[in-house]
Amino acid sequence: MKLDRRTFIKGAGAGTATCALATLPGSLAALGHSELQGSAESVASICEMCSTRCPISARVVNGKNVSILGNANAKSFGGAVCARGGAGHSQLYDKQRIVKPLKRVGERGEGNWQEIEWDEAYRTIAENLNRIKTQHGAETVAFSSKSGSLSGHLFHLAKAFGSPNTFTHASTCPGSYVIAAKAMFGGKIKRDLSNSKYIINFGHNLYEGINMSETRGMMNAQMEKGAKLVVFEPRFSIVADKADEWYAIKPGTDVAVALAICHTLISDDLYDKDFVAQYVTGFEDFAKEVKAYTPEWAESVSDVPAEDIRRITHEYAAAAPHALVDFGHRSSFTTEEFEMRRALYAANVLVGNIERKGGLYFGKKASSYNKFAGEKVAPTLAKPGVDGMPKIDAKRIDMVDEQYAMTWSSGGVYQTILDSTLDAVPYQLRAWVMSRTNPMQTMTDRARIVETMQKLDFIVACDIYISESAAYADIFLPESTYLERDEEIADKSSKNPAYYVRQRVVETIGDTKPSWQIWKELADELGQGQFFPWENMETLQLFQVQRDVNLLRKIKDEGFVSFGKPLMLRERSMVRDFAAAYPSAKPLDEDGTYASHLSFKTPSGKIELSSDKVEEMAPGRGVIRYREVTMKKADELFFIQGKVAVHTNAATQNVPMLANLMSDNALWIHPITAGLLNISSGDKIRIYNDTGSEEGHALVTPGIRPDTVFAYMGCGSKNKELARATGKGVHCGNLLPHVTSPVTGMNLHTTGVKVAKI
Ligand SMILES: Nc1nc2c(c(=O)[nH]1)N[C@H]1C(S)=C(S)[C@@H](COP(=O)(O)OP(=O)(O)OC[C@H]3O[C@@H](n4cnc5c(=O)[nH]c(N)nc54)[C@H](O)[C@@H]3O)O[C@H]1N2
Ligand SMILES: Nc1nc2c(c(=O)[nH]1)N[C@H]1C(S)=C(S)[C@@H](COP(=O)(O)OP(=O)(O)OC[C@H]3O[C@@H](n4cnc5c(=O)[nH]c(N)nc54)[C@H](O)[C@@H]3O)O[C@H]1N2
Ligand code: SF4
Ligand SMILES: [Mo]
Repeated sequence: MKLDRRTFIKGAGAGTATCALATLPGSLAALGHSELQGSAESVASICEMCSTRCPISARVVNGKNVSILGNANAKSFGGAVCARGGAGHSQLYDKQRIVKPLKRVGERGEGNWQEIEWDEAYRTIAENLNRIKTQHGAETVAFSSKSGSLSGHLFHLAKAFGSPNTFTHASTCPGSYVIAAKAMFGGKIKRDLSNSKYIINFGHNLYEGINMSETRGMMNAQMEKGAKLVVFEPRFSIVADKADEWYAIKPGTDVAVALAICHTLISDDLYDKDFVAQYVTGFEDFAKEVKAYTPEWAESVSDVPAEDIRRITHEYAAAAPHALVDFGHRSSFTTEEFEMRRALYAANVLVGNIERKGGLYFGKKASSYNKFAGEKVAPTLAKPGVDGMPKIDAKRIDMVDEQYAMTWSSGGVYQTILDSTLDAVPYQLRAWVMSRTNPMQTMTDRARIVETMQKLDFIVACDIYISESAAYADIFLPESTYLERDEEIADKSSKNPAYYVRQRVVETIGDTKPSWQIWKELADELGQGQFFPWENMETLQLFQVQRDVNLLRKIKDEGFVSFGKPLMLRERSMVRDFAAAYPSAKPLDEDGTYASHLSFKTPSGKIELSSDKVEEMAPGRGVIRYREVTMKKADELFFIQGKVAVHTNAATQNVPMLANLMSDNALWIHPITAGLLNISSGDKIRIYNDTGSEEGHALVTPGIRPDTVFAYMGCGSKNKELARATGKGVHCGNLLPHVTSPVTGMNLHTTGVKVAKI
């Protein structure tokens, strides 16, 4: 049962690294590698230049370079990649990339490293972690990783080791909208942007914060189908630029406008009464609460004109159900995110756009899809379970069970690592194993993270660069880049089931390993090898497909395989086509849909506009309501951030091609404010508050509110190892206080700052 081996060709010559070469120990430059070996034929794989993870098709061209295109089979992604996706080869072949395990010599963060062999790295980590476990308990070691294929293996190691303390990036990014969806719908919900005729967008900047399929979807709606786009955003983002209407909303007040939309839908009798009657519970309480939230009230809170809120709501209702209010992605705008995201969802629920084209819908994974079809249209994947995993009694340091009952426990409240380490709350943390995460830039209060990392007994970082955070590790483990590794088949279902898989495109450059192998080998050294019974990635993939080699080959060959037809349960034409295709499909309802099968995994089985469960967990919050928040002092300016199209978070600032495109972030400031502070474009400025102080330069622009300043995130690295990024621009995390929001446990990425000319 051997799978085809791809042909690997040997080539000569280097990639496109353009900057002066550093000779950092462990770097590609130090190792003196110059060959690029890989497949000359296109290999279907998955991008990891950001965590959107788009399907790609990549090959080595003349042994010199890697060409990365979108996978044409993945239609919704438009068969294309974004600028960062296309620059993957520049990261792969960057001479500053670390390709050898490193050991810290000298003080933490000082930047003195010694190359070591993997054996020594594993031995050192195992000795330290096992010692800490014996002396203080396994729970005093925290494990963190951006969620995705990589986190699964690390968290499996954490469990095998005996620690409950595993964290993803959830509390710094998607946490609120996911938790709000869980509270209202019983789980995550998706948006059908491409079929929408009217899109109301609250700071979801899909034309810079790119997700190829959603970005394409919105482009398609706007350009091909003439959809109207209304954007509420404190600054003139690219999405605002492409909108029909832009309102410079006051930061953190989106919830007021969303509730005023709900108010208008109800008071002007524009809501879908049949939908509410059939699928919604808690409407009466909600309606009572939003009575007070008039557009006039919302204007006083948000600066969005009442008459526009009213008109937009009417237009939206007229386009419904093929219309939606986008619930956003990064959800760390305010401590009242839970209310904000619930209010955004409520504005969808009221127009009854759930499971309708252009509205919101649930992902159709194989198991549920097959039930509707009455036959096995799509294969289901098996998950390897491991017997005898240790029972963990220790409580998590974020106490999710008590405080944040809806925060999914594998994600957790990431920033509690700081409290646990520095204040022994609820107990003393001793060590941190981190992978694919750079909290010094992406969490908040950089100084507190430095303090945390100085205090811990032992730190391991797995990354491809010595990130700002990895710079404080004791042992650095170099992961192979995504172009050099194989991974499990992943589920990419949307309106119908779909799978895709990451496959290596080039042979490993240097002495790096994929993280599934790293954590398995470390488990061996820790004495937990029995919990990693699989031999390699191929064993795992074969297990997933239950040894159906043909299926595995198909997924590998095509890269992205979708099954069946798109299905939305309340969309008559889709249900009709679906039933026609599958003779044993569930019988249709009288109205020709599957509307009666739409149910929700909430305690009531309905959409909970008001929720007893939430009330129990967080008294006073059962009903969605507006709560005033103070995010800055009166004499400060709001400081907000966002993504830029050519960089990913705090990850790509050192990638040569992308660094060449942009290596610095100016602070956007309104002409009136700039005038008062005597600041002109290009001036050197200081940005400061009680948390930190940064130097940067100004971009004076009318594309921002006078009371707000903005910077693209991810710049201003304070780490000398990231030579192309060091000291360039404003380090946002250094200005953000350590705040944890109620209910969701989220970090807050908006604060107040003062600005002065230097
Ligand atoms: N101030 C501020 N902070 C923010 C945000 C903001 O807008 N403002 N946005 C938030 C959001 S939305 C998010 S998602 C988070 C993201 O923050 P993080 O979860 O920290 O993720 P990234 O910054 O994308 O990347 C982290 C690290 O992954 C490494 N990496 C890249 N590829 C690989 C790989 O294949 N293997 C391994 N092992 N490592 C790899 C990179 O080198 C980088 O050091 O930041 C949040 N933080
Ligand atoms: N090019 C690129 N694409 C990416 C990423 C990347 O780093 N680079 N990261 C990926 C990730 S991890 C994520 S989470 C998504 C994030 O995608 P988005 O959710 O779009 O994230 P941001 O750009 O952080 O924030 C969106 C906008 O919110 C605005 N904003 C700030 N505060 C407020 C507020 O209070 N109200 C309103 N209405 N708007 C506000 C900002 O000005 C910004 O333009 O992008 C993904 N795609
Ligand atoms: S959005 Fe761009 S960088 Fe992110 S996975 Fe897709 S192609 Fe890659
Ligand atoms: Mo994110």
